[in-house]
This record gives sequence, C-alpha cells and structure tokens, in this order.
Amino acid sequence: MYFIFVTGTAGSGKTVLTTNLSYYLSQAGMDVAIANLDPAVDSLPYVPDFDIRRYVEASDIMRKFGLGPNSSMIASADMALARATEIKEEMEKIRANYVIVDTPGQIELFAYRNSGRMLIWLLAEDFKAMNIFLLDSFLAKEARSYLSLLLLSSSIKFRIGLPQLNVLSKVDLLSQQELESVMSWGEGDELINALGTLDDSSYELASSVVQYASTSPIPVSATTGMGMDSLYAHIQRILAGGEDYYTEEPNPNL
Ligand SMILES: Nc1nc2c(ncn2[C@@H]2O[C@H](COP(=O)(O)OP(=O)(O)O)[C@@H](O)[C@H]2O)c(=O)[nH]1
Ligand SMILES: [Mg+2]
Repeated sequence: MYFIFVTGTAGSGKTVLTTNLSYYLSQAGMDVAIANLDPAVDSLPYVPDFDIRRYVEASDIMRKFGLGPNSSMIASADMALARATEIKEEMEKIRANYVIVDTPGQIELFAYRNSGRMLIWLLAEDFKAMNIFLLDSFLAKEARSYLSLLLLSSSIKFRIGLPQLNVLSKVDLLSQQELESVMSWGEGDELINALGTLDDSSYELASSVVQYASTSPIPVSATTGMGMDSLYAHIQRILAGGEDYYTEEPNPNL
C-alpha cells in the first residue's frame, strides 16, 4: 500500500485533485482508498474510507472552546492524536494499492506544527509515502507569490520529511503565456528576473531559495485531466521506482 498526501494552501485544489486522481488510478485498474484529514469540511465530493470527522469535528471544538478556525484546526489535530490507537486500528482495515490523503487548508498544521507530522506518520509509518504539494496557479502566476510558495513547499518538506512533488494546480485557468512563464521559473534565473527590482538582501535570499528549492512543478488540471499522465508517471517513479503499482517492495533508491 502506498500513501499519497495532498497538501497546499486553502483552495489550491486538494479535494478536487484527490477525487480525480483516485478516479484516474481506479481507471488504471488499481484499488484506491481516500482518507479525509480535514475536520472542518462540510461536504466532500467523494466517500472517504477514513474520515477524521469520525474522531473530531472542528465546528464542535470552535463552539465548545471559543476558538477561531485556525486554532480549532490545531486543537482538532491534537485531539485526533489522542485517539491514535483507534485511528491506527481503523487504518489497518484499509486494503488498497494507493491511499490518497486529502488534507485541510490550514497549511500551518503541516508547515509549522509537529502534530501535522505526527498525524502523517500515524497513518503511513508502515508504508511508502509521498507528498504532493499544490502550487495554486492563481497565486503562482505572480513571481513573488511563486517564490513564497517555494518557501512554503520547502517548509513542508522539511517538516514532514517525505519525498515531495510540486504540482502547479488548476493550469486550465492560465493563458498559454502565463503557463510558459511559470514553467520557465523552474530554471531559476528566469524567476529572479521576473521578481523585478530587489534590494541586496532580498536578492541574496531569492537566489538561495532558487538555488536550493527551485524545481519545475508538474502542470496539472484536475478538472480537464491535463497533466494527469505525467503526474502518475512521477508518482510511480517516487513510490515504486518507476515500476508498476503492484511492485510494493521497498525502493532501494529512497
Ligand atoms: N478551473 C479549475 N478549478 C479547479 C481545479 N481544481 C479545483 N478547482 C476549483 O478550485 C476551488 C477549490 O478547490 P478544492 O479542491 O476544494 O480546494 P482545496 O481547498 O485545496 O481542497 C473549487 O471551486 C474547485 O472547483 C482545476 O483543476 N481547475
Ligand atoms: Mg479541501
């Protein structure tokens, strides 16, 4: 069983990608399970095989403790962790080739908090797992926002420590020209040029981010299906070393 976590800022397309990737993998003959880790979501376009809302409801926590949405999300994660044994037992019943994990938009949980990392390990510690980080096209088409998203992506990679794939989501919303410029930023120098005038310290900072964190994201539209073949090829390369899905031995290259 392989785990694919889907992370990204609120509205970046995590839930839609989870739904459509699950459909894509099923069409390719695989058994797919979906886990929902968002305790605050009202309705989902898929039927989750594991649902964190069985253990915590963010709206209850907000009401009971008078917390805002962000704090209630953090509290929800902590409360879910307190029921780790039950969660583990439920997860052990899942049998699938792939488990796709849809996560909450409060990215702080995975970028800055230990509880996000602990939740991920609670679900997937015995399996090979990876993280897809979504760079929302709507934000990423602006060079400074793109740089911020690279920093956020690095922060998540550092925090959760899984192999990570940056995906440029919702590319059907970009013009051809916008798509080409965002893709050219993967080369680094192009991004620095696109940032415009920078003071010396910002230039140095941007250059280091570009040097260490910049890779071309995989352009995907979950709604039109564009880029899904390429996404799947990258997923296979990371999880199964390029082999077909049924090769579930540990990959010596990771
Ligand atoms: N055009 C377009 N819209 C998308 C795509 N993926 C998601 N959306 C829309 O973006 C909004 C947020 O998507 P959702 O999956 O709920 O984001 P989440 O908050 O990251 O789970 C919804 O209105 C979706 O219909 C896509 O590939 N193309
Ligand atoms: Mg969602």
